[in-house]
Amino acid sequence: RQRVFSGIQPSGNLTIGNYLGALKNWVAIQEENENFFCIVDLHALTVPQDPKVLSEKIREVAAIYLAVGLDPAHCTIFRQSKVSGHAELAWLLNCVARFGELSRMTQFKDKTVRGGADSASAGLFTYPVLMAADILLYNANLVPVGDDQRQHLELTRTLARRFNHLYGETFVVPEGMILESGARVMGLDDPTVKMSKSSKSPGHYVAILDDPDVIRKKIRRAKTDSGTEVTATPDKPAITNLLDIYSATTGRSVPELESEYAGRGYGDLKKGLAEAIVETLAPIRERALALLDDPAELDRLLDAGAERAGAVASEALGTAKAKMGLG
Ligand code: AQP
Repeated sequence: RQRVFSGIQPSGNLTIGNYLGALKNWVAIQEENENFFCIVDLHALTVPQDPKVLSEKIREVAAIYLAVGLDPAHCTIFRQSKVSGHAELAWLLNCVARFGELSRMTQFKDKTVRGGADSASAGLFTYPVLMAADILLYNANLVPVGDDQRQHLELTRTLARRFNHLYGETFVVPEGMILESGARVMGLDDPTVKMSKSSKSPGHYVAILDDPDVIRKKIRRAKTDSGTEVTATPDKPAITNLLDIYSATTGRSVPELESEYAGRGYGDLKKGLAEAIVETLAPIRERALALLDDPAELDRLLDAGAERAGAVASEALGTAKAKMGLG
């Protein structure tokens, strides 16, 4: 049995990228492991959030966790901000991490491309250190994430090793678990960028809670490439992305889908893909909306999760502090 940790930021509408790259995988492995699935609300503060919207999104993420099939009997589901050890260990690790290595994180560079790094929050810069704290606080061995988190995970491993070297064996050095299929879903309007829930363009993503007709419309309008053949080739990044999403959603291989749509054109591909997505997401949406009708019950579940997580976290934090001379 492995100790698993992962999380999602309540920083917008969760997308099919979050589902295929992360959530689907969490559900698949939950029974054989001990799992901590966190709603990483402190991470969401690294970019501006409307407080009212943020508090709604936190419950929405909790409802989606349950609606996709995470079972509280196997998983501790909780909010990061309710377990103070995350912020505390992040500070300790901030004093172990180096300015240079954080400067090399590509997500920080990507997220500051437009506004510039000078006006970004310091929290955005140290985001990967908070992520390392999340994982190390539970001594997790396994971290199921999408491909975009590969570099942050590597930094987590570096910080764990460095801490152990400086202060003596303390943290488990975690392994990433990145799926072959669905690990990198690209934007529907631009297949050169990762699909992100914080995108301002509504045609960029399919949200897990999108209505079926909205899903059909978004897929119909998705960008395509020149030509007509349905093939996953480097000169067809948009069609490749649609085929990848189709494959990850249905479990059918890309070559199988290519031969099914051979000679049929992009329109047919989009129709088939839209129905496959609707079939997957519609029942999740229904369950999530039903859960959101009872916010008090969701809050109870999150509080119980925070209590369980807090007990594990305070032990690891105490050990780390003592090793650093703060016992
Ligand atoms: N496009 C994607 N394809 C595959 N996996 C993805 N993930 C995110 N986008 C894709 C995976 O979802 C998990 C949660 O991510 P997060 O919310 O913590 O942050 P993120 O990776 O920055 O996700 P977003 O959607 O792009 O959020 P914003 O726009 O708020 O920054 C991770 O496991 C991630 O790999």
